[in-house]
Amino acid sequence: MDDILSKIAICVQTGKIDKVSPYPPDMKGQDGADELTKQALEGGKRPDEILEQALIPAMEVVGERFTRKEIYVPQMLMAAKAMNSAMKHLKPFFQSGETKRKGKFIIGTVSGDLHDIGKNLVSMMIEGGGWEVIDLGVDVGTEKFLKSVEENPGAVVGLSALLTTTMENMKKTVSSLKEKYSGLKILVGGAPVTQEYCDKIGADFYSPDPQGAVNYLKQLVV
Ligand code: B1M
Repeated sequence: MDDILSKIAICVQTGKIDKVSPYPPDMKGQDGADELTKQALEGGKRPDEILEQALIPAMEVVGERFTRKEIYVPQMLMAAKAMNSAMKHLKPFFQSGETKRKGKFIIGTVSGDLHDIGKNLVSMMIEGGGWEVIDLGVDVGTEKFLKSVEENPGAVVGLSALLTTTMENMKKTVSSLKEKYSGLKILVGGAPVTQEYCDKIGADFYSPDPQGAVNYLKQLVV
């Protein structure tokens, strides 16, 4: 991997947010994910290169280490903070879509689930694809989704779930939304979600990544 990309990946893996961050102690005073991402962009790296070759693989490493019990929740949280400090520099690039909005997209991480990095990425890319995004945040219960659909007729809904336990809540939300709004289009995603699960719970579309979500919305308006 390119030197600066591997440095960014190391910062995310170790939870090194920025230069002033005292964590981890052995990297004190060094540039963090924040400064290095800015430098990478200034040096001509493309935002999608930084995302796909440094940030996402780094988070995968974090997840594997967590599974092997080599790190725990606090370290995972620091890694997420480092990733967010890098993403703030990428955001303007992903959001610079057309100004005329193609429609509204309501998105949220389902009830009981606090993971938002993937959801935020999907939001950014969809916004960049020309949609107005209504981001309901994390731990979003069915009532909140229902209220937002009521307030935004014609909107498409996206649900994200990162835990096998909260996938069950995704199912409940899809079922309530479809019961009240049968024509509503619902898109689902998140690491444990599959096409099979999407079909099983009666959602309209599954995408494993943000680009698939953007493409799905694109074909809805043509
Ligand atoms: Co958590 N966590 N976590 N965690 N965490 C996972 C998901 C886990 C796989 C780690 C592991 O064990 N290896 C595991 C889940 C196991 C399972 O259920 N199968 C896990 C666990 C167990 C937990 C806790 C229960 C830990 C504990 O407390 N004991 C706890 C749960 C808290 C809760 O939600 N109630 C917890 C907490 C946390 C933190 C808060 C510390 C932090 C989240 C911080 C945050 O999001 N702000 C965290 C993190 C960082 C992770 C890992 C390491 C990284 C997740 C991530 O951001 N990935 C994760 C392991 C892993 O995924 N490798 C893990 C990067 C992101 C870009 O990918 O979110 O998959 P992802 O999104 C992708 C696609 O899935 C897709 O597009 C994105 C870009 O490609 N996508 C969509 C996502 N949503 C979409 C929606 C769409 C379409 C595509 O349409 C609507």
